[in-house]
Amino acid sequence: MTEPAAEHRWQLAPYACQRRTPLVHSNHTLTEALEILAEEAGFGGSEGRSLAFTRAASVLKALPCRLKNLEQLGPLPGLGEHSRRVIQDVLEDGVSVEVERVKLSERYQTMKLFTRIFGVGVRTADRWYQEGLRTLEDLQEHHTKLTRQQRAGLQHYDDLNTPLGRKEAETITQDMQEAVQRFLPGAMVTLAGGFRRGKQNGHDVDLLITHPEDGREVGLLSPLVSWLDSQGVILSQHSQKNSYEGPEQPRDGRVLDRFERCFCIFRLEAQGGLATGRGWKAVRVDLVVTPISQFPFALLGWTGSRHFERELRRFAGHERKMVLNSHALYDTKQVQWLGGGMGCGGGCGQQD
Ligand code: 8DG
Ligand code: MN
Ligand code: MN
Repeated sequence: MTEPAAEHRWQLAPYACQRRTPLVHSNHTLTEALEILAEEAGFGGSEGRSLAFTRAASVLKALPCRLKNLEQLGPLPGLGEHSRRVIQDVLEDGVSVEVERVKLSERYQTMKLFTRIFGVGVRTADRWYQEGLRTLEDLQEHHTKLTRQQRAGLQHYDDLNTPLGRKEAETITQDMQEAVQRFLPGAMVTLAGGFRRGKQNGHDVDLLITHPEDGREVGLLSPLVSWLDSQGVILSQHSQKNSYEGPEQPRDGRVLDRFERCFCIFRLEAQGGLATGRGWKAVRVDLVVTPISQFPFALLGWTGSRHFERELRRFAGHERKMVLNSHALYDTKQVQWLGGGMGCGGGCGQQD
């Protein structure tokens, strides 16, 4: 097959948030390989390397058709030497020896097993690995100290690692829409996260709660969660108060956002034959309460993907001298506060 002429090289915008990135694309074998290396680098605490592989995967997701050779890519930003080598290997041999080695390694498999426990991050998983722990049974046998969240995560491990369908997510959204009315008539529940990007499956249900009148949402979460608990809906929950104090906060890069939220595990009753065989299953639900004035930014921030959000914020900072977070957009040049107000929609073509 003839190689494409230089002028037929794909021209891609440098930031992921400027590119159309469909969920279903033509280069899954390549992106899966790169994302395993990104994950592995993250497990080792190498955030920079992890990001490099994620960026490379993101570039391939935006290509209009299947990549046949590296020349088609040209000197794209965000495609480093190592990623190019992996792509080359997969294109030539169907697999990358490096990726296959990672997948089979005890370290990668154990880190994956542990970080899939709700409430367990890379650092905890790494510590357990260093202590010689390898299986979920090991955690129990060694009486490993667990937080309340981690205990619940371990208890419901299989359910929480079974992908959740769109139908289930929509049922929960609808149920929550009805539940919030008991405490705040007119409140609105919006399904965000991967499902809002059009995914058919997800690992949790991300729900934003707001009310058309600014400030009415204050104090809603606590009685709502108590009521859900009294109804037997909540198997575990971890709430955080709103700590947003206004315009200067976005400069604080330590946390994603400061909304009042509740990371929950719900008990979802089976409708029409779920595979658990016991009439219910455990489901992860994130509840986030936002004032309507910040809702557009919260919705944009909680829709993801994580890489899209990261790129959008990088674009805002580097290209526009603005600070974007899930609360507002702040113009550092004009020392001007651009919101939260209702003037900003999230209507871009980004899905993954
Ligand atoms: P999935 O659940 O279908 O697997 O994918 P997802 O919906 O894209 O991932 P997610 O982990 O549920 O995160 C959804 C978005 O929420 C993500 O882009 C980042 C955003 N987000 C915040 N704050 C926080 C936070 O405190 N924790 C988490 N996990 N996500 C947050 O804006
Ligand atoms: Mn999600
Ligand atoms: Mn989530």
